[in-house]
Amino acid sequence: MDAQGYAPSYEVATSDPRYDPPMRFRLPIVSLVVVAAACSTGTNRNPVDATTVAPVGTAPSQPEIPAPVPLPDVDIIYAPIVSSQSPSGNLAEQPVMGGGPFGEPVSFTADPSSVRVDLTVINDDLYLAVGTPQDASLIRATLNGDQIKFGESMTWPTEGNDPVFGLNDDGVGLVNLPGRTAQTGAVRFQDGWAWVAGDVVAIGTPDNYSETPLDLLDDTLLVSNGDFVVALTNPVRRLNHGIVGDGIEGGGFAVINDNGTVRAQVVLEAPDVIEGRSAMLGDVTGNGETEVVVTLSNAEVGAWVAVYDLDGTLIAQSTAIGLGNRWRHQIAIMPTADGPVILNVVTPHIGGTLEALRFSEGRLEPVATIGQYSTHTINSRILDGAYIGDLDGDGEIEALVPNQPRNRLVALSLRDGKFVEKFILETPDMSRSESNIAVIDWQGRTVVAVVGVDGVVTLWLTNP
Ligand SMILES: [Ca+2]
Ligand SMILES: [Ca+2]
Repeated sequence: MDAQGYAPSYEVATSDPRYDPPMRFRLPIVSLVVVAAACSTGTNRNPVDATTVAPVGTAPSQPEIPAPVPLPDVDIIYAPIVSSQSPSGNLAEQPVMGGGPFGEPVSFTADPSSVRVDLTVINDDLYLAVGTPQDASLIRATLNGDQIKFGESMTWPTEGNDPVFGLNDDGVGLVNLPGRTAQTGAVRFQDGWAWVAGDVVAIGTPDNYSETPLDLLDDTLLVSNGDFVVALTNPVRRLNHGIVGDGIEGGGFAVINDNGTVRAQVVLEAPDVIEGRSAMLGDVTGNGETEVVVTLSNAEVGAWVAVYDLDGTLIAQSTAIGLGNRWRHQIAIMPTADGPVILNVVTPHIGGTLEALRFSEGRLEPVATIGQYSTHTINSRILDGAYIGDLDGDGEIEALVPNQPRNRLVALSLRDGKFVEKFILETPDMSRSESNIAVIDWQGRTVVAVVGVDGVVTLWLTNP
């Protein structure tokens, strides 16, 4: 098989200090799959239908890229790499840098049960992990001028976990972190990762990690600002709402230091709960210090947004919706010319109002609202259904959010206290997507990707 352009010589981008020096450690063979230079086509249980690929401005291409294959039985040197994952719903790990306006979308068909898509870029190649509740397919794409070529896919079990990308001398693959609990999040953290393994938060690399025992929420998504990890803890059933995957909510959260010690632990008093799967970390007050943002809720007044400092002291809250069974979806802490705001969508299943909250004298006050947007599907565990960043490279940050029917992504900026609609990304055939929104920078262009309820993966790229 043609291995052209596919030699396992993935020199890590040295311009990125996060890659220098690379982490070196060993993984048990069962724990990973890499995209290698071997010739096997692997087990394409859910292959991409390459005939449906419609490259920008060209006839459909034939796949020329080998499928990823299982790694042969050898020890591997492996390093964490940046992906489009943003479990806090905040700015992605690797902010996008630019490009002009977006071109026409490109689509291909994946498994119809796909629910999410995650992206990473190694050298000049884009890797897409398209995940179902059981597994993920890894697809490599190349860009030549305006033409995107997709390779065949390689599928392997993930138990519904968001993919964690890693890199070794043979290429890129998905890493299976030891003991990682299904339905939990893992984040890249310093030279390794932080992940949930049963009743501990593990921090480090697969062969060398600290373990912090905590009473963890079963499906918590960890968040990190690079210095700390925050996990939701103290699972409770006292809120009978169940709109983020199950009826078990967090009764508190813990702030964990990089050495695994617990810096702060907050336990809420009944009847309050944290209604979500993660906290968000960011500077809400504008003083340069990181705060912890969570969505609190109870059956009487519904949801509100609360801000704590890293020592667990409550420093600000919004008003509550005022009615039980009314949720709000925290999506980002967004920098603006007038200081940071917390973006959240009030009742995303009932209308859906995008709201910006600003910290002011111990309160979170609404400064702008606009309807109607739907960043979450009821009962779904997918909470990264929005993206914040300078998507089109014009120097202004946009919030990219689905419209209410979820067949368009709308980019909004916040100017002079008002949300302004800037541009729209429309899915082909106006098909509905309930997935996350994945965004990454690829060869100086911004890539936005979603997967529809029909399994069609759609990518938009900015023009060069
Ligand atoms: Ca602050
Ligand atoms: Ca912009």
